[in-house]
Amino acid sequence: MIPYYTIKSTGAKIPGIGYGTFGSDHASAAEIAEGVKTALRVGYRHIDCASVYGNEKEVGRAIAESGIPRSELWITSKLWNDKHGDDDVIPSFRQSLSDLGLEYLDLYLVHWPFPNYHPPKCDVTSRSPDAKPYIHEDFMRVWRRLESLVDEGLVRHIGTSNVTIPKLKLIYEDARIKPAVNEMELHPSFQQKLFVEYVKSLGIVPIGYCPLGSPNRPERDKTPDDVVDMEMPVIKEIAAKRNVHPAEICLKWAVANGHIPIPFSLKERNIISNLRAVSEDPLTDAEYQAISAEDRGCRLVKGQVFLWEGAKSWEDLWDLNGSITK
Ligand code: SBI
Repeated sequence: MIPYYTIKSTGAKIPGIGYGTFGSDHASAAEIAEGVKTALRVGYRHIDCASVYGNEKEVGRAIAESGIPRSELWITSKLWNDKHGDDDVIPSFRQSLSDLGLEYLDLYLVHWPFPNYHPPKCDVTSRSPDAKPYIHEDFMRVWRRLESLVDEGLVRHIGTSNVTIPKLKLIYEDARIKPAVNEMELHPSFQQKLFVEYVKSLGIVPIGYCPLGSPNRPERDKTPDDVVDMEMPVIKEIAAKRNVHPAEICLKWAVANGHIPIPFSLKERNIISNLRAVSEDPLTDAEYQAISAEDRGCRLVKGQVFLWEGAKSWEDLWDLNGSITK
């Protein structure tokens, strides 16, 4: 019943919903591991991990204890920003692989397209003197190492995350092994339509983070103008008509939009209803169109903490004028 997408280059099937494991400041590694156990027990087969989430050991134990055959699982991890150095990429990957207790990953992503480090819980106004804008040559050095992991059979697919159309264009042109997926922020109030179309036109599968509008995202990522997706009238009306929670409508919209949502929840009830939402009772075309017409261009994860000295605003991270900030 869960939708699956086929990866163009390998024919592999990726489950059309993933369980997100970023607990932010709110959930401990042990709690996330419980969430993973519940998710696997109720039918999820795709877990979205990252070294920076600080819980891969616990998540790995939960995966092992599930007893589910490895071939039925899709496990993603990501390289964090402070591990882009020539001698850091492979060891960091190996650490994730060993923490997760696996022999290969289905997908390894470059979490952000620059090496910009920030201390945990730092203020949004802080700027690291070492932070840089995107430098394509540097990114490709990282990418070459990811390609070598595919060559060695340690990773089945590689992908991008938090890039933009101009960045992806350059990466796609120069990659020997093309990105199989692109992870990006996607929810009803932030639809990135042109970008999603571009990603799909390259045969890349879009994965959408913050699919429910991420009400528990870190405080530093909140601003007063942010739209709350689950309170958008169009979402509430469709939810009321169908007698379901607005979260389910956000997830059904993701399915209708052709991208993979990776919702996070710790409550069994919500973990199950999120899975059901993508597995049954799809939106009608009219409902999908009604939501698609309500894009608010509201980016939630602005990434201010990754800005370099001299950058004007967080918008510089996202190439809003259509070209790359040099
Ligand atoms: C972190 F653990 C630290 C910073 C940070 O910034 C942006 C949002 C993010 C991320 O990159 N992926 C997430 O799930 N959250 C994050 C995570």
